[in-house]
Amino acid sequence: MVSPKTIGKYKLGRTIGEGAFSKVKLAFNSNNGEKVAIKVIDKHMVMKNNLKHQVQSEIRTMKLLNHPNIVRIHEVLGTKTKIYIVMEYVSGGQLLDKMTYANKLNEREARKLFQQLIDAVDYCHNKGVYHRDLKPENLLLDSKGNLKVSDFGLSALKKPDNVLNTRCGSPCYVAPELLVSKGYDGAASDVWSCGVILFELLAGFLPFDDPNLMSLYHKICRAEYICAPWFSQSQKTLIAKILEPRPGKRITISNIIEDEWFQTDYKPACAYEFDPTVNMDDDSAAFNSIEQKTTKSKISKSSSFINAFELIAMFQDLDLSALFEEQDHKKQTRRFGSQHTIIETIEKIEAAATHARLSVEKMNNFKIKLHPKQTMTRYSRSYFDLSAKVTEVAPTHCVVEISKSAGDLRMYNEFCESLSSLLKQKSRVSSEGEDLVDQCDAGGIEKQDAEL
Ligand code: ISQ
Repeated sequence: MVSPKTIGKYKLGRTIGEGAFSKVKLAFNSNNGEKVAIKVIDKHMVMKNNLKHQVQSEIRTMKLLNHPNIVRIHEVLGTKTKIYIVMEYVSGGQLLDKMTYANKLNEREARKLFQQLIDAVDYCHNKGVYHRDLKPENLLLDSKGNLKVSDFGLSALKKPDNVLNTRCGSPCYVAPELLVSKGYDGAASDVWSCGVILFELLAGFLPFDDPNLMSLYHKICRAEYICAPWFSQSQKTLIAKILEPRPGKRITISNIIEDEWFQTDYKPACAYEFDPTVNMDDDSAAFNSIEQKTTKSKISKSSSFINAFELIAMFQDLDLSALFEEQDHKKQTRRFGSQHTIIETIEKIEAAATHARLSVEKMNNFKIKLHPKQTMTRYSRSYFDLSAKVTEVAPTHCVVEISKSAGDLRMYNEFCESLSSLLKQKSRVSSEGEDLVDQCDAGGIEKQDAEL
């Protein structure tokens, strides 16, 4: 008998899902017998399609998502050729199977699933994450019949021609603006897909369907659909607001949540997000409950801060650059803890840059690129790639990641050491950073202390 393939502590079983560059396998944790779902991604395909950075950043994003209606990632493992994303196993199958079996759902059931879908989408949109491929195949049901969205944030793993890659070989769930132009608003297009799903849950058939692809495009672009005779007025009104072809005029997630029909029997996810007894799949209850209880007692619920687990995730198994070590051996990253506000932290980075004779280019509120000052020729610039990323953990706690993928190691070390020293100092930075340069020179450098 052939023994099952093993990845770390996981024994791989049968395939339970398939995507463009990936397969999902059922697996067993040999330490505790727990079932998990493992997405196996072919690294060569990712590299060949230039998706390395996108996949890295999307996996990082996915790991930060912690919502009862989103499939949770446990850990990420890598071998030379494969990336393994270990996720909670959701035992109730795809919503699609339920739809096939039941045809249409009763109003209560359809509304509950739609509310859970909107909660998950709202949570992700608030974190700047868009799904871009919402359809019943990506909607799973746990053992209690609650909805879990899979693949949130993994848009890189979808084929570029994915618009045509749906179950009926047509763009049934895709927003019109995606069919006609390249640029689109991720939030509005996810809203459209939720509308198609709501229609299908209530009707048992799709709003837009046509064997002829051109006719189908026309129907979608003009939002030509016919409601089922059993649709109530309030259902029709909400669906019409969602299936609005002009993305700018389409209802937003917040307005959907305020809708009267939506509000009926609505239990927002946040009300039970930290209750370990509710809405968890049997197989992953222990994992989630420990995490969620601890999160509740210690961490602010504000969505602008990452929680302790999210932070641990960043440093533990989530050194995603290691997954690509072969191709990325030149990149160096150092991390520092900062017990300052994000603004003060950025000021300290700027001061350290001044000290190391680097000029600062702010990419956004938390990402900074640094370039050598004197030798700012086009040539030297392109060969010096140093960036600083600041993550706010709490009002006066940040994590700074300094990455160098090219350039002079001496300059990088000088900058890191200035920064390490400045981050240890309590005083506020002057806007020019001169005070800090002086303090830094006077105080000397104590290596590593602030480094994580
Ligand atoms: C989790 N459980 C079962 C099936 C799955 C498919 C895709 C992603 C996660 C999953």
